[in-house]
Amino acid sequence: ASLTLYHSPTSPYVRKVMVLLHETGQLDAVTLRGVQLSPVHPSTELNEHNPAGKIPALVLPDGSVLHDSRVILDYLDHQHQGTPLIPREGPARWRRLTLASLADAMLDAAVLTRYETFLRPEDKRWDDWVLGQFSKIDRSLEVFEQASGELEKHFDVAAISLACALGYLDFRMPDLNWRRDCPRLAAWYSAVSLRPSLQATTPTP
Ligand code: GSH
Repeated sequence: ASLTLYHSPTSPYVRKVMVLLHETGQLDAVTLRGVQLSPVHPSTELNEHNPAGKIPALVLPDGSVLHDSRVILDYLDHQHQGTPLIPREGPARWRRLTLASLADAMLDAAVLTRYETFLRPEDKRWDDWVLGQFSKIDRSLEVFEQASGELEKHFDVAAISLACALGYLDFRMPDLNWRRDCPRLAAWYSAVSLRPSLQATTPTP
């Protein structure tokens, strides 16, 4: 394989890349390089490729490096012949990218909360800050519940990002019980969860 992907099986951002590789038949193009990291346990090898110290990062054959997940998705979507998973033009492009961005924002809030509640020493935690992150998640879920009809059109960048974000909520915040207030989103998610790309990339503790 000519591309190297810095990878962890539990990273939801890496999962977005893996799902796109599955969906577009490009798994064979990528060699996975496993790393375990957090802001307090960085990987010096990764930092040389991505100064932000985050995964995913994708090393191209010429040695140049792409990050973050959004840029990698865009690049890989230009390397296959099927229907683009990121619409190339028109209103659909901006709408789907904005939905994907909202899914990423919801995921960012969940990951920051995880770091705050799991990594940070207990006496240094800040409850209001965590509550602020949960509010972002709640507002985003509400929008996706309203937009659930739009999601069904195509399993594209918006759907991939949202499925990975919801998968992360189930993985790290099982008590959130987001399905209670989002029945239509829950139905969409349970249907798309059967896709081989999501089945093959489900995180396990
Ligand atoms: N915006 C980035 C993307 O979309 O790729 C976020 C990537 C990210 O936060 N990855 C986490 C990470 O590498 C793993 S889930 N964290 C290490 C750190 O923040 O130092």
